Amino acid sequence: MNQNSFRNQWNEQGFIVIPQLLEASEVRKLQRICDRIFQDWLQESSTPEQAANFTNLAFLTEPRYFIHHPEELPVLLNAIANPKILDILNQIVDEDLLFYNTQYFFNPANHTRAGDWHRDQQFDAPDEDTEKVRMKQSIGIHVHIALIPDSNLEYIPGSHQRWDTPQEREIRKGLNGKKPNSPAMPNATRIHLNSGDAVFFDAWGIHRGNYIADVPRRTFDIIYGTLADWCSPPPTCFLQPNILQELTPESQNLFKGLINILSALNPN
Ligand SMILES: O=C(O)CCC(=O)C(=O)O
Repeated sequence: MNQNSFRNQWNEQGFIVIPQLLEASEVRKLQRICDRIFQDWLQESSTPEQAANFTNLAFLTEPRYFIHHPEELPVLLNAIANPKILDILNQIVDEDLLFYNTQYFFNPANHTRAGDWHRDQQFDAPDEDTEKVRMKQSIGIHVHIALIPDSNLEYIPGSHQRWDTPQEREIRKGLNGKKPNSPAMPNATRIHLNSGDAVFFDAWGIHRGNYIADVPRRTFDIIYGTLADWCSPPPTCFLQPNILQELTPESQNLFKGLINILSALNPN
């Protein structure tokens, strides 16, 4: 697909599916690392049974997960700076993006439910005007990479470019007896990924996940964006000295921007 078609599709829909972003061997390598971190995360939880019913874990690049597996952090960071991903990001937006965070989506142990419809910029926003300002002034992009087939993400095409319709707003905000996880959201589009496929989606558009206990899910999510003070704090692995040394040139370039910002914020 050429640059214009990616850009057009992004502008019109707010999401792009990339079949076979990763080869089978890359998928296996990434899943081995993510599953190992998932198990460590469950074990460190004070309530592992509840944790196993969450929908995802975040901050997979935190240094504590690599104390006994130091060789895996560069592999994960290089996967986040995969040149194919960075090339597509460059094609769809003009701004330089930073790496923000990672998530790993898994099927809950036994609590099946539909997720709530949301725009990511609504979290902790005091009011809708703040949501709108965030939507205008910053960029947030998720890249979901399915490590096994995944049909759990739903997106409202075009909602990243505009505010809610009255019907969408009622559902998203749970107004007038509507539930935020209602199946009646108009124009909901389900995204189907095979192992190794990826979907890039605008975090400011309306979307939700579905969390089904009986259907295995293993999807690695990387979040890229412009600097915003209301987003989660940056991964602390970048506070370690010499973190860049073992990375590819593409990774060094991507993470240098973040490290410069962190150094300015933490001069000591
Ligand atoms: O894929 C999913 O389960 C939903 C992802 C999502 O809502 C998010 O990361 O904001």
